[in-house]
Amino acid sequence: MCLKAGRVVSILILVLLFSASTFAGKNVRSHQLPPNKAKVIVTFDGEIQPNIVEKYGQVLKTLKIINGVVAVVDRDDIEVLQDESGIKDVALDVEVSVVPPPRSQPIEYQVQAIETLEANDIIVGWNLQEAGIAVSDTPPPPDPPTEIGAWNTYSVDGSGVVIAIIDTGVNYTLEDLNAPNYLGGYDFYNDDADPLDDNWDPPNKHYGHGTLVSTIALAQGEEKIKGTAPNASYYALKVKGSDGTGDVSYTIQALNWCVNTADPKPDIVNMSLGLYGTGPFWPDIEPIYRAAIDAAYNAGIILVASSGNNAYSYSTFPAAFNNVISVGGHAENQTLYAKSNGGVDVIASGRRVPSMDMTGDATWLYTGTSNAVPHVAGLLALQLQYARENDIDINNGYQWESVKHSAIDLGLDPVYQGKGKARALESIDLIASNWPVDYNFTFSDYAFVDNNYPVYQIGEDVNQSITLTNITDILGNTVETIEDLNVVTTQVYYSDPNDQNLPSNSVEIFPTISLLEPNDANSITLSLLYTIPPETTPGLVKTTLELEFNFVGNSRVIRVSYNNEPDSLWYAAIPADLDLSNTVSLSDFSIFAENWQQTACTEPDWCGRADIDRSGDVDWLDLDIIADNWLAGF
Ligand SMILES: [Ca+2]
Ligand SMILES: [Ca+2]
Ligand SMILES: [Ca+2]
Ligand SMILES: [Ca+2]
Repeated sequence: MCLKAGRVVSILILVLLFSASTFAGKNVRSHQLPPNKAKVIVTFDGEIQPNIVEKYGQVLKTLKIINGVVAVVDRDDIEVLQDESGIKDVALDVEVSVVPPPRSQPIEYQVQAIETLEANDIIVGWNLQEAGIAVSDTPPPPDPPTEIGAWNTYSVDGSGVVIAIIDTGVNYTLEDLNAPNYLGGYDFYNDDADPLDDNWDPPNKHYGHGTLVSTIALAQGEEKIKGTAPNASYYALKVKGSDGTGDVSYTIQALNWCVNTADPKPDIVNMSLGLYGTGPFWPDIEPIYRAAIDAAYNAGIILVASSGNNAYSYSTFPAAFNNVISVGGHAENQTLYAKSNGGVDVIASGRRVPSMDMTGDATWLYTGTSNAVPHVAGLLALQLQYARENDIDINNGYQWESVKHSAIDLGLDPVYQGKGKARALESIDLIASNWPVDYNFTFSDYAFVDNNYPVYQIGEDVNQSITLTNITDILGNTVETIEDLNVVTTQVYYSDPNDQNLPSNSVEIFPTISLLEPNDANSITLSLLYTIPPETTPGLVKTTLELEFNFVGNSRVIRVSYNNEPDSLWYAAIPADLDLSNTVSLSDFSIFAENWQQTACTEPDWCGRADIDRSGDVDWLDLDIIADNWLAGF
């Protein structure tokens, strides 16, 4: 009887707590609420109006990314709330889990390889060799390492790139995961500023999920193990508790943090988590979750998530959203990891992958698509670093396509392998080769040539053609013709290498595809005609070409900017300034006089530049031009 009384008291306290409508710490978990309460995500048609929701309960969080709030309301009031004017959607929050990764002891060849390492050597797993990143010292049989990976070929390690790990937190105190590469983060599960991983429950296969994932993406290799991008910076965003579960609203909060709070904003988001879009709750929460994903993607972030581990033909969400790369897993022997879900873009090592648990133990191997995702996150970091350091302006759509189009076809079912095995080395090869089109600039009808640069006169026209050649298939993975690339816009900007001659506004030369002239299935020539504005400062000028492509069968627009020197350089000159001294003076007259009455003047010399009107002879008409400009005070 005593026990029973105690229970009644504790239930009473619980009821009192909730009837007071306060939720200490605002970290309420949806499954902990009493049956008459519900945790909901509410979005608004216009501006966020918490007061509408507060009529029915308590607002916990405001989420700018979805123009909404997270709240606890009376379950009976949900339909009334939905009908309030200004309310767009109301969805029940739902709990999502990370899948505990089975772990196994290293198989014999790996034990041998690890044992032959010196005590201070760092593990570079077979998985990094598979991903085209580095030669491994624990290679999978039967092939010995025969190649150099992206780290050495392109001198990249993820420097300057920021990855957000949305997971169970990270043990950022470990030597291979600590500051300065660790930039901080947030614990949305407990609503505090410390995202330390607490997902430790070996009997239930929890070994620190977020720490395992982070290790594969970015472990620094200072003490035990190297990840894919060992010098990338990262945020730990904890959205799951010690048992690996947490509400979808925490993931949306983490995405909101990435877009609206983080400084610097992350470049890449790793989500080794997911849920199936099958329950009765899904139609309500799907558009809200998708809005958060789309907002992050449209903010320029590239998102990567796991396909899931049930051998289904489709991926879990968020991987299944259009704007998230879905990654499945392959095994050591180039077969599919048997439980990997389909509906993927690419696959990466997902079976028996070396990693480090949250206690710092790096002697086990882990299985599941959660482990495949961080290979792609790290690959994207290496790629982005290469682009930035080589002044190549790429966006997240371009990164996505280049990863898919450089993947190696393993000959597996396309539903389960996507485009194949993701490869860092080949994906950077693509970027380095101007993929998806090569190009060359040709100038014509210039005044003369100086130091190999065509010289055009300020106030007159620049004539230029740019031939684009389809190189989408350089790795044999694609068959698009140049028309399929579907150039959406073409823009040209002018600036000199020191940014001194830039016209006051960027100049868009080709706003539509209608001015393109296809040569054949694989090349297009753009003819450019552009008047140099009179206010242009004389000097060397650079043409930058920006192209957007829209791949057929894929609505993703990719944008590439070309500005290779020296073939895009030309010179803007004051008319009649024959010696390019930036004034018209007696020395120009003397060049003119030396060439007086020459005939058969042709490009590029135009009779020592003296045939100023390019008429074929040096005569009084040319003298008029030089005199006019001299008198005009140039
Ligand atoms: Ca360190
Ligand atoms: Ca997707
Ligand atoms: Ca001069
Ligand atoms: Ca002439």
